Amino acid sequence: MAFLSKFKKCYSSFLLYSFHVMFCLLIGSCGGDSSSSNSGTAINDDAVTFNSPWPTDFSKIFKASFSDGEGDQIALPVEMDAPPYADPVSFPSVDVTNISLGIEQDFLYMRVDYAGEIPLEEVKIPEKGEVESQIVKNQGMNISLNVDDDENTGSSGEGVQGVEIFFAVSFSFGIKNAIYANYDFPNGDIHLHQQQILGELGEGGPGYKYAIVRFDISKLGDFLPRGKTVELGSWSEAESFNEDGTLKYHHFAFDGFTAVKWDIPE
Ligand SMILES: [Ca+2]
Ligand SMILES: [Ca+2]
Repeated sequence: MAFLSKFKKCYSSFLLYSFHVMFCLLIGSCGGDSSSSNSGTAINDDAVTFNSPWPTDFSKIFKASFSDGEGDQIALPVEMDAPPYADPVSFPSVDVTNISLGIEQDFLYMRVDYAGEIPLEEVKIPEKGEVESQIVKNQGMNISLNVDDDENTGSSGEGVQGVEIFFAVSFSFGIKNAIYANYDFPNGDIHLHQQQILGELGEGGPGYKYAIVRFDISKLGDFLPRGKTVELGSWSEAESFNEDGTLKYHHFAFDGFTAVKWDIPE
């Protein structure tokens, strides 16, 4: 019950948060004070390419691993822009099964495993029973961290309060990959991040059931305190559209995550 109460409490902020994540995808840029440039060679990614070579053995890096159930998508309430269906439509690429994290030198490495392949192009959902015809165009997930043990500082996310920073992995199918972190929310509003960095997609992504990304964390300071144990929340979602391009369900598909403690490596 406590969880339910907490979950309900953060509906409003969560809605704003999620909207922001997807809004970033739609407009193709997340604003902020990023000093990074878009040097990716792929399809207009909101991501960067760092000069440092990628590790050859990720098993030495991913020292933290957090599993999530498979086939555990949930139906959010209609007031959260979710479909009014009795059961959620299965969309396996939004169903996170594991999150792995590790730090090596200046980089935070993050691997996300999904129950299904991330689509290479838009996914047409045919009309069937109560499910209406629609097109799924993008999906996004994040990890959100309360790094100062204070739920009253920062902003809020699903199942985690007091978020100072979130790291996001989002895909607009066939159009754009967005790897970024937004942080510093002095007004408690997740929209009003004061700072942002872009990350790099190393492996996986569209066409695969996983993605490995990294972020240069060397300038994050107290927003990612090395050696500290912090609370980590996460969720994953996909958005659907009508044939005419208008938004149908912001939360067409949704997979939540129970917050955990993460010991950030030194
Ligand atoms: Ca899951
Ligand atoms: Ca906080």
